Amino acid sequence: MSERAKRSYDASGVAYVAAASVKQFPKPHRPEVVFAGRSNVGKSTLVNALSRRKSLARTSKTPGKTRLVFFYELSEDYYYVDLPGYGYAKTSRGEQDAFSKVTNDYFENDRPIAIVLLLLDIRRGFGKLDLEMLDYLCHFDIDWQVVLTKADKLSRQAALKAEKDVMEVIRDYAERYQKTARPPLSVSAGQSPRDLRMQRLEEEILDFVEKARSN
Ligand SMILES: Nc1nc2c(ncn2[C@@H]2O[C@H](COP(=O)(O)OP(=O)(O)OP(=O)(O)O)[C@@H](O)[C@H]2O)c(=O)[nH]1
Ligand SMILES: [Mg+2]
Repeated sequence: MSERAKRSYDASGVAYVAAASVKQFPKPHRPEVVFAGRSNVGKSTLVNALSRRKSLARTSKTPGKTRLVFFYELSEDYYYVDLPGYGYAKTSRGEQDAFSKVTNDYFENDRPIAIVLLLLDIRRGFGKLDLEMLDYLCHFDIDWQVVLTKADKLSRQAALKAEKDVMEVIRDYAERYQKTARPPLSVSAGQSPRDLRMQRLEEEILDFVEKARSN
């Protein structure tokens, strides 16, 4: 029997592939919008918000919920790829588990990545592993956009300060790797999809998909 993962369908009819290993990844035939970040930062929640579905991607209060790579086929034009979070060591082996094997496999298999959304909890900003991820993306010339999640947990003033601090790091990386410094976008999961910030994120995603399709 082939190990290639079969497509499944969620309750609302969206097709998806849940891959435990590289053999189960779908054929790389459309641009991929990737959701990456620490465990519990809100990747699956953002997938649901952007796709206007409450429970397409499974979310949880317990870190480490997403252990597989999920490819959601929300459009014929792209996949949303929900990665397992990093920085959550299920075993006592600690940091060697920080990025799961299937996450490494994803990045090492020359996928047609349109954009990596690097999610950071607005209350924490960049951590060591986020910076490692950023170095990796810059080194391999993969486009990325920082998204600050859980903006509803901070006052407007504190959120602005957090955005400013994060922007300093982004500027530093952009300079070092001669990239465009894109400001972070902050979102809250509870926001309506019509929220302006969510709309901006959506537009930006579509721009990157378009760019990837025309390459
Ligand atoms: N207040 C608030 N809570 C959020 C927001 N986004 C996510 N959460 C909560 O954070 C928790 C983790 O969310 P998930 O979407 O499962 O996080 P994840 O990044 O997919 O986690 P892993 O799959 O473990 O990597 C859940 O309890 C969510 O309800 C947000 O914008 N605001
Ligand atoms: Mg998840």
